[in-house]
Amino acid sequence: MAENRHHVLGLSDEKVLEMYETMLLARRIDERMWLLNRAGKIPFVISCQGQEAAQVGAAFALDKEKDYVLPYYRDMGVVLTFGMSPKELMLSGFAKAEDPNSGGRQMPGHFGQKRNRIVTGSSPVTTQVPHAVGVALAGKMERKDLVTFVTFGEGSSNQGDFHEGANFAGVHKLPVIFMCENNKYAISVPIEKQLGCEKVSDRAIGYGMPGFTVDGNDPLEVYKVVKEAANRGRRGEGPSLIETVSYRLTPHSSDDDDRSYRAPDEVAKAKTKDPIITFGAYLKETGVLNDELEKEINDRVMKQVNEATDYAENAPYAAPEHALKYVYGDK
Ligand SMILES: Cc1ncc(C[n+]2csc(CCOP(=O)(O)OP(=O)(O)O)c2C)c(N)n1
Ligand SMILES: [Mg+2]
Repeated sequence: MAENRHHVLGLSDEKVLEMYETMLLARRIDERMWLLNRAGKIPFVISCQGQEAAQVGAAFALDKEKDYVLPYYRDMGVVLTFGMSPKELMLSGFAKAEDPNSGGRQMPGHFGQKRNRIVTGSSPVTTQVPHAVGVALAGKMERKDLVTFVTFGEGSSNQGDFHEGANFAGVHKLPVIFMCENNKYAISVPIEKQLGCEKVSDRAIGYGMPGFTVDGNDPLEVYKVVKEAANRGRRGEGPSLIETVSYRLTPHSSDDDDRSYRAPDEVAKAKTKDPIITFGAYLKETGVLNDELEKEINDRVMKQVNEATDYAENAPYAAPEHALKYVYGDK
């Protein structure tokens, strides 16, 4: 019998189940956030749906004790893997004082948590890219064993920040993993109207680094390519550019109506490749998952989602004076 793909990659059955559970947790938190938004309880949602495999596959390939992640707004799968809890994510959704990302001051999706090596980002897309390059430069100067992992959308790969950051990392051979989560749209603009080249990864050669395009619906393929990139980075061989191809299964955000720019059939077709379904099917085919275990995992996930929702909904808001903190000096 042929060896299972995850065993070939050195991943145990327990590890791939953990990956699946993390993907499912991200999906269920996201779904709950949409319900809360439509019920008028939380102001805004920007989804990870459709990108969980890329996010979780990549984050599992990194070292949580050493590496820094600079995620973008859809990366719930990355931050959950690095240790942010469902409760903390819900506190951010409800904009409560205890939200570790910003104390409820930022929109959801502006992830940042020092304890878990999640570097805070800003609202202009792609600003996290030069930050990741800077952290990698500092790590190299201090001779630390670390890589930085930065994500962004394919639309964002057209911003100057990406090109400046990638070139600097290429010149100085910095341990940066640039991962573009290509979900085929930048709000209403389809991929065909975004890139002059065929693939985002075609740009790697211009910056002296290897480039790869992989199936973003397959967490194992993403794990493999990110693991290899991390190993190259640790060996001093410089940066890598990885493009994960998937599809944005929701509108851009809770404030967008995607029916105005894409056909419902297109979305329905993409849903047949939903990574939660396809990875679940792989785990069943290989005998790692069965219906009973699937139910047990789903129940455990839903318990966490319910507890996080109740906790965050009942948590206090910050005092109004808090709005003045971190804006002006205290002197
Ligand atoms: C510099 C800048 N320009 C425009 C925006 C508004 N904006 C927010 S998300 C977004 C689309 C980004 O698309 P992409 O990079 O493909 O990421 P996706 O949302 O598809 O994951 C835009 C234009 C912004 N936040 N920052
Ligand atoms: Mg996009």
